[in-house]
Amino acid sequence: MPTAVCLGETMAMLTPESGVTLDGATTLHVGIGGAESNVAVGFASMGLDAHWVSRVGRDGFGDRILSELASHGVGLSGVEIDSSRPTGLYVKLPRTATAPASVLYYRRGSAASAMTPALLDEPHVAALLGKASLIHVSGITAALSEDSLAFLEAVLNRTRSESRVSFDVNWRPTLWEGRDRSVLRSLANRADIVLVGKDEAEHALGTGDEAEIRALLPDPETVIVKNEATSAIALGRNGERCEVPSLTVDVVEPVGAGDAFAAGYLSGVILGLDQKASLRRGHVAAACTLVVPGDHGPLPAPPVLERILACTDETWA
Ligand code: KDG
Repeated sequence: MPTAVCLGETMAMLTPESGVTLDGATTLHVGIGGAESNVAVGFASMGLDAHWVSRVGRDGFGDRILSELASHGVGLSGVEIDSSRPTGLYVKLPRTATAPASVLYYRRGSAASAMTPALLDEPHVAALLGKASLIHVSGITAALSEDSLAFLEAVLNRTRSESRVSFDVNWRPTLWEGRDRSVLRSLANRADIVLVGKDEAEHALGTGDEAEIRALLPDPETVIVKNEATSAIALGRNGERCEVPSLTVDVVEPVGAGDAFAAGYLSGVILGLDQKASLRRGHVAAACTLVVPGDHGPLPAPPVLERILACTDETWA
């Protein structure tokens, strides 16, 4: 079973009741949220040996994150527990009649923002990275702190020749206010596989045009450009292009769908599938998450999944 290791911050997620603003809320639902651990959960659900490497505080929120990820079958031997810094928090504010959905972060100085390159030398982490077929990181880590940027650079530098590295740009506008976003382009160019939404690329790279994106990212073996509701396109280094339409579903909540897509697509790549089959897996995983309120939607049973993936181009989407 191939090993996949995802590195990045996961926070406790607090959400008021639907339609209630924070000032009027009397109860908050507690969950967890983290792009890279979402991908790890997706990998585990697809039968891979999935691990998450990070840091959490020695507090109830950190415990909650660990127990929830463990319940999804994600390996946690590479997680450090910090007694002096808290687990990061984020508040997910649902759309109301007068305001769009938004998030508030309480993650400055969090345990995960203190990830440094030294974490990669911890024996459990080094062992995981040493056996990984795929190492997955995202642009969120670059914006957390100078330490975590150095950590991300160290991941991208050390692993290039040893395992495939995937980098999801994961543009988070709030995190980049007052920061130099051009670092995202140089980080992405050090990965083997880059995933980016057209809308994210406009902010992070200055263009949403697929040819221009590929020209700005010449080094990765594959760049996946996601055109949210319509399709995903795999652009190879030598001009190869494969576009697969998205599945049409009634969206309940979009959060986590990008991570589910990444898990589906990347699991296909690790298993040696071609671009079309891998993109289809990404779309199925994303669709399963779009139709549920949380960050993870259960995949169809394996025989059903196989039948969906085996559709002809005419019957797909
Ligand atoms: O992709 C889902 C994530 O956005 C969410 O779980 C929180 O990782 C998160 C972030 O930093 O925004």
